[in-house]
Amino acid sequence: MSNEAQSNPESNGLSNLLSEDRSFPPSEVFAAGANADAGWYSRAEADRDAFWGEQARRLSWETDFSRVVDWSGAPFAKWFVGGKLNVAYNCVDRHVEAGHGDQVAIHWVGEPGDTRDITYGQLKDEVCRAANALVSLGVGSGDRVAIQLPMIPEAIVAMLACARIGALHSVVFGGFSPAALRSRVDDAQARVVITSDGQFRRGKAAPMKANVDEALAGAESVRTVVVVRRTGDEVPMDPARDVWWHELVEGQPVQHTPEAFDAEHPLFILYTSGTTGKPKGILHTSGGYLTQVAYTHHVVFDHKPGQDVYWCTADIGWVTGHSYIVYGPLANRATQVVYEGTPNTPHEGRHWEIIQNYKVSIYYTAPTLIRTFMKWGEQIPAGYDLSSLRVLGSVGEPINPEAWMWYREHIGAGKTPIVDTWWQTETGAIMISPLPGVTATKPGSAQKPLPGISAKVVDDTGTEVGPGGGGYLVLDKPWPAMLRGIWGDEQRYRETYWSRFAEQGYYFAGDGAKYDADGDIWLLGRVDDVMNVSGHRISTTEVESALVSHPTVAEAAVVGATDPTTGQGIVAFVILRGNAAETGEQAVQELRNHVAKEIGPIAKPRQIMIVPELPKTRSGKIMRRLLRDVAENRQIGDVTTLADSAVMDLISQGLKTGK
Ligand code: 6R9
Repeated sequence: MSNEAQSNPESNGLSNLLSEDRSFPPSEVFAAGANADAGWYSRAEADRDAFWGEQARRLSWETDFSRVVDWSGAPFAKWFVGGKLNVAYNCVDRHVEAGHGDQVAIHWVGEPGDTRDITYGQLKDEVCRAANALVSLGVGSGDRVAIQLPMIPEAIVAMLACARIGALHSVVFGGFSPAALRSRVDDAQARVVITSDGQFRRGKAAPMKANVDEALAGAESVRTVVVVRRTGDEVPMDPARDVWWHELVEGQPVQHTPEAFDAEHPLFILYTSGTTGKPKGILHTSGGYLTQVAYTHHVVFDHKPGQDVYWCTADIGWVTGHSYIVYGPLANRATQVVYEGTPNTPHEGRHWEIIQNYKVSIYYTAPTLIRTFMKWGEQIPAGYDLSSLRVLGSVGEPINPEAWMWYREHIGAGKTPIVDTWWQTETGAIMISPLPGVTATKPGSAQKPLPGISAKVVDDTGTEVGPGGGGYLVLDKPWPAMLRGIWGDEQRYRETYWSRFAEQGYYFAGDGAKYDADGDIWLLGRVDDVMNVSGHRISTTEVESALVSHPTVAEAAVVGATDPTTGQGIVAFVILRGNAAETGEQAVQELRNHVAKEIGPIAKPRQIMIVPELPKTRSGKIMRRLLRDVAENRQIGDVTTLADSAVMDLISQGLKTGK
């Protein structure tokens, strides 16, 4: 079987989600060696409990579980009832005990160019020392520890040390403001905060401890702040509260006996933004979470311990960093790259250079970064040897077919399978994704729920739609890594996720989706981003996809703005590529016509604004709410979660001066 596209390559630049019909079957060689095969779907379907029981055997249990799932307290699940395990033991010690102590766990690459290789044996010692250090601070099972650290090995060590002693970590992204950190510390009543003096971003040392000091002024729950030395910059230390990581941890013994905790013992809280202003503390527990992250990391990335070099480019502050840098890969004895910095420091080929140097074979990143790479140009990756790559992953937002094809052609040499993985902070682990070596992949589709997972696309009444139909994505059966609630707010948990389809008992994901004729699932973006124009449902993603299929467009964001005639009108914000010949009104007309041609006249944007930048959160999601404010001529709302709060000024000024 060939690896080549099943369609006319001339259409590549013009495709969009609605008309996409290319499909790439796996190569026979890949399929023959793949970790999963098509039989997994039917096996899981035939006996879901037996299937998950089998997946749980990937882990080492100190006490066996007596029942796979107890859903009688829905929507609060209990998985692997009666089982006991230690999560950190599963991620570290057992690999050392099995004779892999010398295998590199982490190839760490600092932004300024410093590197550290950490073996599983060394990681075990570090985690034990840190666990003993936390115990010496009085941290015990069930306590909360907030962690705000850059992408340095101590971040991973700190998380595992918490897990080892049964304390919950609450990791707060390094770029979050003092106010954001404070609200999370208060909500979880964290007892200890672990941070660093500073962090390297874009070639400069930026302060971190200073932000933490500002955040914690008067925070009553916090007894101790542990400070990792990273940048070496001078920081004020409060002798009553602050302690250096190296002084606290280095003297600790490397012996620490892991205690086995109940499968449902809480593992971590991770805050995520919801529809209201207050972030939700998503709660995850131990046995089910670790089972599903290990299982999915194994089958979705076809990971082979001892052979692959894996790299997930996420930050530890997001769920992708939790599940696919810390828990999944380490449970599976991966050797992985952890990179501290930004992709264009000191040059735009940094990622490709790292892949070349470490022979990375599995690379997992986000569409927004892929589109940035496209903007920088394909000549940059072409200058490096990327032949070690054998699986490419995407996560975080729908990937438009053009970015998917670019990823495949320019990073994957036209043959590397791409897994587009749909999941959420709430789901804990990957839910919908192709399986490499099994699935014939389609550019822009996450395709099928994984074996053991059940998802449906339903209409307003909760009835499943047929092939070709669109609606809401729901999860109709419990899954091991599902959230166990919102920290301290049971009512909000029930309302946010379980009230929309209460009658059916479905989890409402908040995403729009459709089936294609083959029954494959295409994610269409958040339902709050689905526009209704003259009674037609149009996804912002579909219009964006059509826009970026135009050769002059680098990036696009689309919002539905209130319109007196049509209900909503489509407003697009577009960044042109540097080489675009047409600008201004000419470009706008051309693009409006292009969208009309690609999707249909109903999708023609009412307005297109050419802008220099788009407002993004620090995890790379476009903040459409702010663009909607611009589109509807409103005062621009809260910009505190933007990665760069100056972007909105830039956009407003550009619009005034017509640039
Ligand atoms: C893992 C993560 C979750 C939301 C989710 C959806 C979007 C994530 C996607 C995707 C289409 C994919 N999303 N992966 N949409 N295709 N492969 O990103 O978690 O930060 O909680 O975001 O992201 O809208 O509902 P989180």
